[in-house]
Amino acid sequence: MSGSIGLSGALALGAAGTSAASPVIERKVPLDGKFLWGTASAAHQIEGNNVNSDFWLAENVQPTLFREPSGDACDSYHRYDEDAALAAELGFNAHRFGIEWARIEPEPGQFSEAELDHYIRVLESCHRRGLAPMVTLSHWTVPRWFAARGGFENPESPELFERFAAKVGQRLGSLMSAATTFNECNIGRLARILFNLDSPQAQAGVKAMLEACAKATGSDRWANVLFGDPAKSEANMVDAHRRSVAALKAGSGDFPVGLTISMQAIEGVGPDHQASAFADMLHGPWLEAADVCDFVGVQTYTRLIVDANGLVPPRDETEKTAAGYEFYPKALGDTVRYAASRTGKPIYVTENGIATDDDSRRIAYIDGALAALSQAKADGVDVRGYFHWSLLDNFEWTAGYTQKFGLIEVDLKTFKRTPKASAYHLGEIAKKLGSV
Ligand code: IFM
Repeated sequence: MSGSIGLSGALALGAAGTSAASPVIERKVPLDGKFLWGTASAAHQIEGNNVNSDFWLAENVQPTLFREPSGDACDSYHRYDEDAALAAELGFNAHRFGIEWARIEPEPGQFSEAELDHYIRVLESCHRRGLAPMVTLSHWTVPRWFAARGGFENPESPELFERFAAKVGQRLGSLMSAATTFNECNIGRLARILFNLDSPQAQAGVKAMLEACAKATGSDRWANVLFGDPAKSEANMVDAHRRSVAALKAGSGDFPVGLTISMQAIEGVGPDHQASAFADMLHGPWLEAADVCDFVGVQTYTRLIVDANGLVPPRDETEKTAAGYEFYPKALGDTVRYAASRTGKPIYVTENGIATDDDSRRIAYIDGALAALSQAKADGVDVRGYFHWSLLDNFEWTAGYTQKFGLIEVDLKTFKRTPKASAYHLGEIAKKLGSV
């Protein structure tokens, strides 16, 4: 793996640490070989007022498929230091979060030094708190101008994404401990399967919302990664991913770069079950696209059962999470084994969690998932870290604020953070197991 995951105990910053010059970082406490314990988040879901992004527009047009707009979210754009302090106090040694392309490049080719400086401050805050930052380059949201040009359906999109990645690598790279390119690069595939997005009724809703976005921006080819057709965007996304890995590595830092893939345990039942074909359909070209990566980020929430005709919905008596998924924490053992065997790469669990209003089920989920993970590790799978989704109760896309994935409750008016029992539970595990 090129570039060890490093945690800076002391930063030697150029000037005030927020200048346009790349900061100089001394990595005094390398985490080589240490297991990373952290939480995961996404810029759009926690920062608030991401007004220049495609999702903000989709949330606010009529008609929309979003239950409510993201609005102020958790106001983490301003409260990132409080979030990092809480994560560190709880016992974590790493922090996964996204940087927002729509803020950094608000107009094509126009980069905001002030926003880049903002993310330097976020990264510094992590280091100050003893958290190794793992940065997501793109967690679904893109600038409006990019969506208006057809998003990743635009043949020019790989170069446009590469330009953004190069700027980020150059300005922020020296402060990153690890990075990933696309979050859940296969989300378009997953959305079709889990949310039945290909049904005529869903397609009518998607079409109306995307047309409203196009009209609002005067675009004739508005596209969105979650609601769009992967057949039109995936080849460009793979190209963009490959280019962005190289662009990040050419920057000011030396850190491992990965790709995160939504991977659920897939179990075949009955004669002629289609589990293997179903897995291929879900992952598409992305396991192969990890060839340029230093690691694979596995993101697991549940188990999917497949028979000869496809997906079998969970039975009525099966315990389900608030997201409607089967409560099946053991899935994580299966997915890390599968990802490691298919790619031969080290694995980080970059997301795993549960939507629930009953925090005791979150604790049970965490215990079940970690038991499965620890068994996989004992069996030789090279797992290097676990990032729980999520630190905060946050904006869950079309479900708005109704699904609670957080270890910490957030009052959406005062933004007061209140850790739940599960936060202390996982934090204690992280402290106790430390670097195993
Ligand atoms: O909130 C999402 C996240 O943005 C991507 N992975 C799944 C999470 C829970 O649904």
